[in-house]
Amino acid sequence: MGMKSFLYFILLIGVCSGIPEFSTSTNAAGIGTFNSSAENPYEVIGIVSYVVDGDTFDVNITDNRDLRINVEKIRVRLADIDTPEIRGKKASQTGKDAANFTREELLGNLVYLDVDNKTGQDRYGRWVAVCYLGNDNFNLRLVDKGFAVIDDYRDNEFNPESW
Ligand SMILES: [Ca+2]
Ligand SMILES: [Ca+2]
Ligand SMILES: [Ca+2]
Repeated sequence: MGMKSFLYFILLIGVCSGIPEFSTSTNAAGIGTFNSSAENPYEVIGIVSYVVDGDTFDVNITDNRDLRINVEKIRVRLADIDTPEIRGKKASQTGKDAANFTREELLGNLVYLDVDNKTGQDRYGRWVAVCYLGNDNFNLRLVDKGFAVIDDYRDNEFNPESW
């Protein structure tokens, strides 16, 4: 399936399932023409294909205006927040709950990513970003739900105080 037919396929799913984010955000005029601005800061649009844990997941890119990214799939690390570990010695129930929440909310869904313009990737090669579901800041949602804490890194473009 080509990229274009894939997009129409996704659009069809969105319309059929009646999810507002799909029907409002993937209108034909929006795809491929979106610009980064104060109201529309996204560099990447894509479908979440795999959730690693509460703050880390993979995105299959459907639209990209970030010239630094030249692959079809990226791993994303949500900016300026931290969810507890789910593996190893520091594993906790909250970490698992956070991972389940992110999986339920994001897996298979279209997300808008404001990718960090300053540093971009962290030391693990993950793209640091704020993730939007429709107009909803998902980084902030994780904090509001008690699944994550703010951890404001100064090497990125984001300031959680403005969320
Ligand atoms: Ca973490
Ligand atoms: Ca950005
Ligand atoms: Ca920051």
